[in-house]
This record gives sequence, structure tokens and C-alpha cells, in this order.
Amino acid sequence: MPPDLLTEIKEALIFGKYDTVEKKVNEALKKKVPPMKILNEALIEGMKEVGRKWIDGEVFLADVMMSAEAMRKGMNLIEPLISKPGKERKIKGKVLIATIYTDIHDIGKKIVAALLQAEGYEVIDLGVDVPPSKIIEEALKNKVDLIGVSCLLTTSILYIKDLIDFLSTRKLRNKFIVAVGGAALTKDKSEEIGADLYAETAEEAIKEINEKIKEFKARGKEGND
Ligand code: B12
Repeated sequence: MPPDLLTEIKEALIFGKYDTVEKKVNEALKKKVPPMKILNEALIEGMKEVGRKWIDGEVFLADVMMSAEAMRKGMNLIEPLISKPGKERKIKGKVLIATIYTDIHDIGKKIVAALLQAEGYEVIDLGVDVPPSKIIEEALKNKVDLIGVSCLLTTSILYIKDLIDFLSTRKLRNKFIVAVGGAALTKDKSEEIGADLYAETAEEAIKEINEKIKEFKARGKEGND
């Protein structure tokens, strides 16, 4: 592999050149660069840089939208490769994932969903801007083990708190593990709102979720608080 291929993808993403990203990701895959390496070292790193540039006022929202489109094109090629479950066909558990009400960011959520699928979970993705009541309704209907909520806007965190409070009020809190992630959250914040699990990256999320689901299944689902 030319050493600069990943850098070229990252740079193209930062500048919102989505056709170049698509072409170069295809090229890297043909050269057998592992999809997770392309995702972590080129696409996610590029998106982080876009975030930094935005904070520093070096780019406008329209630029970020072009970069997000580039990320989407890249992810469309990577996602089918990373979400394929391994040989072991046994379903480890059922997970519902959503971006919380008022928030439309979904790049990170989609990565987490793809890796969970690869890990052997059945994943129900409710999309973005999902109200807490809808999340609870679908979690009950689909009898999931874990609710994963993504949140990138500080002002949207309160709706995750609402979700957790509604679960408690309806005596459903112990029926589901509540996992949270996304740039608006930290470990401290996740504990403050009463989540069971927080992870900073998708890889960390998979590790933590595996452990919690194992514990959860071992103690059996409880109906009440
Ligand atoms: C791309 C982007 C956009 C794109 C989103 C495209 C899309 N389809 O998602 C567009 C241009 C549409 C956008 C819009 C807006 N954005 Co924006 N956006 C970003 C940006 C630059 C990158 C986000 C991203 O995709 N990162 C890459 C992914 C891979 O990382 P991630 O999401 O954090 O996910 C990882 C982990 O967090 C974790 N994870 C994620 N979800 C979950 C879930 C669980 C359960 C777990 C365990 C783990 C986990 O795993 C992932 C992979 O490792 C961030 C900057 C930043 N620092 O995050 C701003 C940012 C989030 N946006 C911001 C803002 C303000 C907005 C707008 C309000 C702007 C506006 N004025 O309109 C709107 C939002 C409208 C709305 N109602 O939601 C602010 C939020 C500020 C705040 N603290 O509230 C940020 C932080 C930029 C900034 N510094 O100002 N945005």
C-alpha cells in the first residue's frame, strides 16, 4: 500500500471531496487495507479534524456537511465489511440503538451499530431525533437487552435523562441496560444522568457492552426497580 493512501483519504474527507474519498477507499480495499484501519485511521481521524477546524472557525457548516457526505460515502463501502457477523452464528443479545430526540448526528451511531452486528448482536436502529417514549415503546415491543443512545448535542442530554427517568417511573429500569455515547457525553455526565455504561469509542463500546450483557443475562432480567 502506498504509505500515503490513508492520509489521502483523510485529507479528502477534511476538504469534503466525497468522490475522491469513495475512489480512494475503494482503492485501499482493493489493496487489502483492513476496513477497520481505513475507518479508524482515515475516516474517523479526518472527522475529528473537521470538528477541530469547526471549533476554531476555520470551516463553515456547509463544509462540515460536505465532509459528512464524504464520511457517508466511505462508510457505505466499509459498513458491509465490518458488520458481517463471524462464523459463530449464535445471537449474543438484542440491542436497540438511536440518536436522542432533537439530535440528528448519526455517523458514530452507525459505526457502533455495524460493529455490534459484527459482534453477533441483533441490532434495531431507530435512526435519529427519536423521542424517549418511542425508544421505550420499541424496546418493550422488541424485548431488547440493551438500549444504546447516541448524543452529540449538549442541549439534548436532558432527553436521555428523561428516558432513564421514564424507565424508572414505569418500573422498567432493570429490564434494560442503558448505554450512552457520543461527543456530548463523558463518563461523569453519563453517571450523573443514571446510565449503566458509557464508552468513548466504538471499540470500547463493544467491549463494555459484551461484559454488561454477560452480567445481565447471568442475573436474569428483573421486572422492577
Ligand atoms: C459531522 C457533524 C455534523 C453533521 C452531521 C452529519 C451526520 N449525518 O451525522 C452536520 C453538518 C449535519 C451537523 C449538524 C449540526 N451540528 Co454537528 N458536528 C459534526 C462533527 C464535526 C463531527 C461528528 C462526527 O460525526 N464525529 C465522528 C464520529 C465517528 O464520532 P462520534 O459521533 O463521537 O462517535 C463515536 C463515539 O462518540 C462513540 N459513540 C457514538 N455514539 C454512541 C452510542 C453509544 C451507545 C456508545 C456506547 C458509543 C457511541 O462511538 C463512535 C465511534 O468511535 C461534530 C464535532 C465533534 N467534535 O464531534 C459537530 C458537533 C457535534 N455539531 C455541533 C452542532 C452545534 C451542530 C448543529 C446544531 C449546527 C447548526 N448550527 O445547525 C447541527 C445539529 C442539528 C441537530 N439538530 O442535530 C456541535 C455540538 C456542540 C454541543 N456541545 O452541543 C459540535 C460538537 C461541533 C462544535 N464543536 O461546535 N454536524
